[in-house]
Amino acid sequence: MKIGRTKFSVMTVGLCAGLAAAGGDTSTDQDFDNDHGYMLIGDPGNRPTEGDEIAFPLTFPIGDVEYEFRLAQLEMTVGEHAEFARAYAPIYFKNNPERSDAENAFSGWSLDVSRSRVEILVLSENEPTTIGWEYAARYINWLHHGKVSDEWAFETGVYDTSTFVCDEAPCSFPTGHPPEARYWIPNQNEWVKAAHWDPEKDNGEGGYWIYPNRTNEALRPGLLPEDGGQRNAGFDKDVYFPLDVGSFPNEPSPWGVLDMAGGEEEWNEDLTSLPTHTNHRRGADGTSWTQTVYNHPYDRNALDYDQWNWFSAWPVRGAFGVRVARMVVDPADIDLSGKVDWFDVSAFLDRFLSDDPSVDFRRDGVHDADDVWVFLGLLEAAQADE
Ligand SMILES: [Ca+2]
Ligand SMILES: [Ca+2]
Ligand SMILES: [Ca+2]
Repeated sequence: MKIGRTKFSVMTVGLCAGLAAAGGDTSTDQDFDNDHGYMLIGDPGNRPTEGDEIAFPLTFPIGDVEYEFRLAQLEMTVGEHAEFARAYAPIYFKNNPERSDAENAFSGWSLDVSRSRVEILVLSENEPTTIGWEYAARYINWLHHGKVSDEWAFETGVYDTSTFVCDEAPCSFPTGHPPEARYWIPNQNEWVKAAHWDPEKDNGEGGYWIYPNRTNEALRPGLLPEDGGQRNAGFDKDVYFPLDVGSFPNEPSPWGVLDMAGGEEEWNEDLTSLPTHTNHRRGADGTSWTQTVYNHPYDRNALDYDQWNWFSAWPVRGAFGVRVARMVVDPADIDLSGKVDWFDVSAFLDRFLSDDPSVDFRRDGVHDADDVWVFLGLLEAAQADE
């Protein structure tokens, strides 16, 4: 407790100094509401797709979302994955005593995670990473809990990982996230809306673009952006793919989200298994850097994964990329003032001391040091890049 209080004071002083120096958000994105890289997806209550509006031959409606939310502009990177892997590895190997190396569901294809070290196997830590859904879910829990390093912070919160193992159907796999989730894996409708729905299309009536860069023309793979490339995909031996996330800044979705074509296929939250299955399956959207089809000259009926595309995979076997969704307000802005500052620290202390359930950040019915640690972590995230 003593250590916690000392860190709390240091953080508070640091927070005030940081905020004083920041002097407002100097985001590089002038057209989009970008909070720490999480783009605001507005226009709540948009209509779903009609007919084959975003893909041939898709005929069922998707893409309607009733509320505002945020979605990361960029895919999870290898560097972010490595940070998570270093934090979670001690717990992973404690719970998997027979293993000396982590399975691909945890390490993905870009890391080697052993008992002694986490090694990055690719050229750049800013490449998009691959990870199994169940470990992406633990990453989300960890973000939700302000990157606290205790086991509960990874295994509870948004997705209860104890439900992932099921010997007999029917199983109780998570079908969504709780309303208090600060971060989550986007569901199919959220992903499709962020990629394709444009409220300004058709003279403000709103509509869906076929491709996730606000066009109805296929995106060109296999080239660097300066050579006319439009998505992070290719096998050309002169160019190394995948490039870093965000390498194609001129191909944003209507909301400023990047790399929804190319990079990695991205997990979504939707449960796709049948009620009789004891292994849950999850959906994934978008195309990966290995998919190099270029639908040019454009043919509406051609196989083209950069139109809306969907996969379903078993989270333990499949390792796809992921893009994080976040609540609209900053998770540390607990007085909802629109900024994170001393008043949030003050409000936290007031509520904490009066046992207000809104600051029971671990949601265990007890106000104790765990909640302080989570709040400090959320403050630290709010300070990053200010
Ligand atoms: Ca992608
Ligand atoms: Ca505030
Ligand atoms: Ca608590």
